[in-house]
Parts: sequence; C-alpha cells; structure tokens
Amino acid sequence: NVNDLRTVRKYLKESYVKPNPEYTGVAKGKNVLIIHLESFQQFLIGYKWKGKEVTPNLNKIYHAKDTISFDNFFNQVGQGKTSDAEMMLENSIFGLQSGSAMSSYGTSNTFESAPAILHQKDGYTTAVMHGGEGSFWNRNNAYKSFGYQYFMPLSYYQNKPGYYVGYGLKDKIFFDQSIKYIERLPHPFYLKMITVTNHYPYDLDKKNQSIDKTDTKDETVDGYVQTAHYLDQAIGEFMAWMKKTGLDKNTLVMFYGDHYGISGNHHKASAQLLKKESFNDFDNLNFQRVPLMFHMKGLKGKIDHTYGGEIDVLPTLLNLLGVKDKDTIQFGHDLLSKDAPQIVAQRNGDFITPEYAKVSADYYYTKTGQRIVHPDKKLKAKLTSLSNQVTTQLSLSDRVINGNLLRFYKPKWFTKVEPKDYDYNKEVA
Ligand code: GP9
Ligand code: MN
Repeated sequence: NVNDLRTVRKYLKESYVKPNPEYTGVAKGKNVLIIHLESFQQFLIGYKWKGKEVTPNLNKIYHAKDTISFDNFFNQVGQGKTSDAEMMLENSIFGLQSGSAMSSYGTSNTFESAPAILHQKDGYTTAVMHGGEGSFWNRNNAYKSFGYQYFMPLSYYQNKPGYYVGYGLKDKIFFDQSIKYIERLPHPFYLKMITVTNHYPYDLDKKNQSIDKTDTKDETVDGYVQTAHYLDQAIGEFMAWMKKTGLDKNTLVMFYGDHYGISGNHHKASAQLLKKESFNDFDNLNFQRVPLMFHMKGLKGKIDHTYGGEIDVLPTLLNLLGVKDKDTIQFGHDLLSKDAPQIVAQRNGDFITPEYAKVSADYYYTKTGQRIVHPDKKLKAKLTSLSNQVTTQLSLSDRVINGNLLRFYKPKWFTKVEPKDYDYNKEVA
C-alpha cells in the first residue's frame, strides 16, 4: 500500500548516492545502443585458447581509450536469468527471489523504466530487437509496460533453414537483418539488441566454428568459447558497419553480460578453464563477474575497478546522458560516483565488497579468498551489518514489485505508461 511506498522512499533518500558530476551529461543527446551479450562472463575478456584470443573484438573495445570498462561488475540475476537482467537494467529494480518478475508482473505492474524516462525527458525513440520468440519471458507484454515503442522479435526477421539455433537467430544473421530497422529509427534512439547464440548448450554449425572447443571433457562447458568467439565476430562485423555509416560518432554503445554461462555445477571444469588447482563456492561468486562497458567517440575511457552490479547500470547510464533521476524509485547508484558503496548483492542474499564476501553461511576476505573463521567482535558486527544492508535492499525492492508500488508514485514530470498505447505489429514510423 501507500505506506510501503513511503518506507521505500525514505530508504532511498537515506541511501542516496550522488552521481559523479565529472560524467554528468558527457553523452547528452546521443543515441544509446545496448548490446546484450548472452551468458557472457568477464573471464572471457582477454582469455586465450590454444594461443588464440576468444573475443578479440570485445577485447579491443574493453581496452580502447574511449571505453569505460568495469572489471568488478557482477550479474545479480536469480531464476529469471535474462529477464532479471533486463528488469534491473531497465528499472534499477531487482528480479524476484523465485520465478521471473518480468513474467509474473511485467503485464500488470506499473513501471517507470528507462525507455519511458528517456522518451519523455529527451525525446528518444525506443526499441528492442531480438531474434527469438516475442513471448519468451513475457517480453511482448513487459516491454509495453516499460514503455518501449517498438519491439522487433523473430517475426520481423527472415528465418531460413540453418539461420536459427537454440533460442533464436544466429547472432551474425540477427545483426545483419537488424540494420534495415536501425536505419529507420529516428534519432536519438535508445535501442537494445539481445544476442542469443552464446546460450547453453553452445551449439553452432560447423561452418561457423572458428576456434576449437576447450578440452575439460565437460560437455556442457567445452562449447562455450566457440559460441563466445562467434558472438565476438558478430560484434566485430556490426561495429565495422557502425563505423562505415558514421553511426559510431553519435552513439553511446553499452555492452553487458547478463549472467554466467558456466553454472556452479561445473567446479572442476571451471578450475581447468581458469588454470586453478581448485574452485570453491567463493570462486564461483567471483565467477559471477560479467562485462559492463560504455563505448563512445570522445569518451574519456578507463578500466574502473569499482564493485557494482546490474542494479547500478541505469543510474550510471542516466548520469552519462545527463538525465536527472533523483526522483525515481531506483535501487542502484552511479557506479562512477566517488561515493559508490561497493556492496554487491546476489539475489540469494550473498554479497561481495572489495573487502568481504558472503556465500551461504560463510564469509571470506575478498582479496585472499581466505574464509573468515573466527571474526572478532568488531568484524562480526561489520559483516552482520553488510548482510543486513543487502537484505534490506533486496526486500524493499521486492516490495515495490510485489505490491505494485509504482502505481502510487507519480513524479510531476512523468506521464504514466499505458501498455494499450503500444502495438508491436506496426511499422517503424
Ligand atoms: C531467449 C533468451 C534466453 O529469448 O533471452 O534467456 P535465458 O535462458 O538466458 O534466461
Ligand atoms: Mn540469458
């Protein structure tokens, strides 16, 4: 009810983190192109197999002088996987403890999401492109609630034999066919492109395999570098197109990995891939790092070591775009802020900070990986406090979703999104 909203707002006010003014508006008015890297883990960046870089194009972008890259950025998804990542990125609200918030609440809840904010504040045209079924994760409804004007799922694409693998069109075909739609989008646009070939079980036709599988002998793991390599090539081709057309000059491209590709059930194979002697639950928490990169001509790039997670992407992006977000219900903060709290929640209540980590009932020192066995009183209080902060953040976010609290929240500048105003069968204007 309304009182819950008050509790949430009070909490957000008290925990508010001021964005970094040095970055405010550096991408003002630019197109925003979000490239969703399916199941892409941070360890792939710079990773070599048999002497060959697995993701040479993304590596180049990661290190480019005009890219802000994060190397302590974590996925925070739960069972909702991709949809939880999308939920967080579009709203700075967590997915749920079980199930998918986009599936369960995407149709009925009120949202104040990135596309609606950018459309209303700065006139952005908003669209999602994805070479998979439109109903997957309830996207065809949830995107309307988020205020996306256009959604081009599989039905917008030509699907010939051999084009489709797993959950959608192969990435190269997807990017290729997306071009004609991108060309029609009025500027500035906010566009999300969801890749899918690098999805378990990492199947790929012979002709597109251009790096060997790894040799851990774990069948669910060994194809991972192969589809990641293919995804990287697709991105290389697409970025070349952007450059050729000059679109790269007025577009902020943001890359992110949605969640792990190799689950916590493959400790032995994971150890082998990382050339480690062993791989425990703490290592698995570290394995939840995924890429986050902002790439734009003229951007002052760096590799930023701040600890953060998917919940923080929207506030970071909005600050780069110079869009004030102090009066929105968002549970994350600008990652470039000097005051970033660097406490990264996992959906199950585990967390990691630059100093400490919690996995199930165990605490660890982040730097050494050593388990904290007998914490003194002071440390114990510190760990409990961190754990409580994480639980509070998660449970208040849950209250927003479960109680549909945004229906009570009406900032003056925001016009409520009406899903019925959107029709995903119409042509781009
Ligand atoms: C399908 C894709 C996969 O459209 O987004 O979702 P996931 O299985 O990764 O949650
Ligand atoms: Mn996914």
